[in-house]
Amino acid sequence: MIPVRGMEGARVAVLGLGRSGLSAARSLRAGGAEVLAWDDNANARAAAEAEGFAPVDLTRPGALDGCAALIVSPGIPHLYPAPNPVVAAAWAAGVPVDNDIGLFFRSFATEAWESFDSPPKVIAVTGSNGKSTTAALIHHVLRAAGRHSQLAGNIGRGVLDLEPAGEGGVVVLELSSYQTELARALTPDIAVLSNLSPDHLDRHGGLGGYFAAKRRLFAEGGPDRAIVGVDEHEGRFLANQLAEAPGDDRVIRVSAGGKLEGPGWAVFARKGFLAEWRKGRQVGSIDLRAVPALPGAHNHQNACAAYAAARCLGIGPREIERAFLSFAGLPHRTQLVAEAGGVRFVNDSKATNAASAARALAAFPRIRWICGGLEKEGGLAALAPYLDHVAKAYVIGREAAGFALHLKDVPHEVCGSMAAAVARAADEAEPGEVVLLAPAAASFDQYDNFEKRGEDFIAEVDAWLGGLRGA
Ligand code: UMA
Ligand code: ADP
Repeated sequence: MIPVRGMEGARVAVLGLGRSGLSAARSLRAGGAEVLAWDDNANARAAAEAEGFAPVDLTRPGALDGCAALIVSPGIPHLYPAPNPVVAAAWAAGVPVDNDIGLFFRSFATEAWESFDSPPKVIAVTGSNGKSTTAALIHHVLRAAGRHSQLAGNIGRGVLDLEPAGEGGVVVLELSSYQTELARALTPDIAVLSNLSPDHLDRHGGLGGYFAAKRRLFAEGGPDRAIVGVDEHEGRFLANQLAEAPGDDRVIRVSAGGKLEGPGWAVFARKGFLAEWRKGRQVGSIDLRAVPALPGAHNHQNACAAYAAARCLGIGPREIERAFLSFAGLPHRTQLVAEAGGVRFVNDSKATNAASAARALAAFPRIRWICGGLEKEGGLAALAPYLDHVAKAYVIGREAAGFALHLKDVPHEVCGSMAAAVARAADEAEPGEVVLLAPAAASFDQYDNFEKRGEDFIAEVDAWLGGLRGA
């Protein structure tokens, strides 16, 4: 755990007591602060109480009196679509609003660093899609290269749960727009923006607000190196803003869309090959087609970003290539779960929006596509270029019939449940095809989260294959 610095004796309110809130409360207490902990949910309050945090109702008038800060969990909308009442009270009372990420950056460096030959580094990864894969891949490459690396953030571990870094240690953080928007300190050594596509629009008041939240990672102090995906206008704009000149190699441009020209530092993937260019010539390359856990152009984009981050820390191309080959991938992201009779079963339950599902569709040429669920903003337009990869769609979700209307002339069948969809898709699949779960929708209409949906897919695939063996 990282004790919070600079808050000794201060009274600090913590709103939201989930993974990030509870770890913030613990770290504040360890740093000598008095914690006023609150969660609107009674079970979360009880869990905090069991750890010795007496709940203080922050929704009551005057509850924030004398507080030095209000720490807010990322899942709590603070401004849009409507201000949270406790956060609004903090604004009115002039109490600074922050989050666990801000506390982390102000507390990470310690006196012990004075005796280190190589100070610890923080690599922070944001973007609309590919954050978890990229962050986990960087972490894996660093560890394979013998570096001490820790991974936390949106990937599921509160950042204040990390251990204080030792000599040469690296922390890899996956940061969502919810997290970058509120943090009052945001000073990674290396910052990565993978890509940008519409998501969480209600929470940020539109695409501009969403991009602005992510851009804060590059603005609040400025990283030593900025790794920027330039396959969208926003990335090109950001890279341009950060660079002093075309050859400024504090900015590394990344693309999975084609060759990047120019005198600067660039890493791009083309036709399955990663290439690193610096000062107008190629200095490294990797055949990504041989890397089993990173199929498809979207994963090649992640590979380029991870490669660039590792290169910034002095790791060589061959060492990175070896590490890529031993990467196991993450569950629920183009995860190969079974293969039978020439048919592959791939779980991409994390494809909760059209942009990420489109990438999964692009990765395979002939697909039995299980899709549907709770529709997201932005619609399904992003899928259009890849619908000719779909042999047939099998639609799940409580509103499956409504979702199916978006599929227009794509052959499809309304299945409703995962069990029905897997059985139909597996029955009809031909050798060489992929049965792919890539819902292009959130899971909450039928499941607690995307992990549960992916686990259900795997269980149904197992059941179907078991039935096949039994027959
Ligand atoms: N709560 C209130 N009042 C409200 C709303 C929520 O008190 O109005 C309370 C809830 O009762 C709950 C707590 O706040 O007890 C939940 O806080 P949270 O939703 O921020 O969840 P945490 O468990 O703290 O998890 C958060 C991230 N969650 C979100 O951003 C929604 C986790 O990302 C992250 O892994 C974790 O911190 C550790 O850093 C998850 C996520 O879904 C994976 N992220 C989104 C995404 O990837 O799309 C952004
Ligand atoms: P995030 O953490 O940003 O949600 P993940 O690595 O968990 O990203 O992947 C989320 C979803 O997006 C998965 O369906 C995955 O297959 C897909 N995906 C992964 N990388 C990319 C990318 N670079 N561009 C678009 N989609 C991607």
